[in-house]
This record gives sequence, C-alpha cells and structure tokens, in this order.
Amino acid sequence: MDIFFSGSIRGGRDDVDLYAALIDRLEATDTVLTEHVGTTDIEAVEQEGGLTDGDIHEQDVAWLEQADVVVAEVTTPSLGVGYELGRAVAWEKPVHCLYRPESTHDLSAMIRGNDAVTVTEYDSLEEVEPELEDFLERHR
Ligand code: 6IA
Repeated sequence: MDIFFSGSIRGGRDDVDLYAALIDRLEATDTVLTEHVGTTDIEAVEQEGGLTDGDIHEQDVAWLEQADVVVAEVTTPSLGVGYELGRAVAWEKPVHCLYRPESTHDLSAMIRGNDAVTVTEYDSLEEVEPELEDFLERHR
C-alpha cells in the first residue's frame, strides 16, 4: 500500500526525529512516498536539489493522488500539512492524524472537528503503534 506521510517542513522541524521513526515503522510493511519528510537536513537538500516551490507542489500533489492512505503528524502546525489534508479529504482518502496533547500547540478545529479524519492522541511511538496498525489494516 502507498502511504503519503505528511509532517511539518517550513512550519518547523522540532519533530523531525519522530517523523523519521514513524516513517521507519510504516516502511516495515508498506511504501512511504514522502520519506524526505523525515530527513534531518532537508533545508540543505532542498537548496542543493534546485527544486522550485512549484516543482515541490506539483510532485507532492501527484504523490497525494497516488496514495492509498494519508498519515500525518500534526503536532507542529504547518500550512502545507493542512493543505495536504484538505485535498486528501476532498479526494476521500483515508486520513489518520497523530497529535501529542502535551504540546504547546492546540490542534486546529479544522482537523479535530473533521469527521472524515481519524485523530489519535499519543505520547510515544510505542503507544501509537497499535492504532496505526489497526488503521492500515482497515484500509488494505
Ligand atoms: O508548509 P510546510 O513546509 O510545513 O509543509 C509541509 C508539507 O508540505 C509536507 O507534508 C510535504 O509533503 C510538503 N513539502 C513541503 N516542502 C517540501 C519539500 N521540500 N519537498 C517535498 N515536500 C514538501 C524540498 C525538499 C527536498 C528537495 C528534499
């Protein structure tokens, strides 16, 4: 199954290690189309790659359309993540959002209040794994 993993890039990289761990977990059983979201030095790679913002948008929307499901870590607020989630919901893709309530950022009502989105609150990767597995199994 193809998974679009969504996580903050320009919105802030505080959770990049967690994104990498979640992507590793997802790749144990499935294909993650957006591995770069877990790359520590993405800003440097971005500069070297010479991709324009238009290229990034076009590529990401194509991956989003290809994906069977979307998994998003939404604790660090990000315009790009919110945009991807809105498009995924419009395309009726299954969307699972992961949110850590210990954070100083409160989760947007546009995500928490959306019946088309599953939101799991968690503190650690170990804690969220069973729910993530259940979500993937339900959409295989
Ligand atoms: O507004 P943000 O930058 O926080 O939005 C983050 C979301 O937008 C992620 O879930 C990605 O899917 C997407 N996104 C933002 N920037 C990039 C990007 N930069 N590459 C791919 N997706 C992106 C270039 C990095 C690359 C050359 C390695």
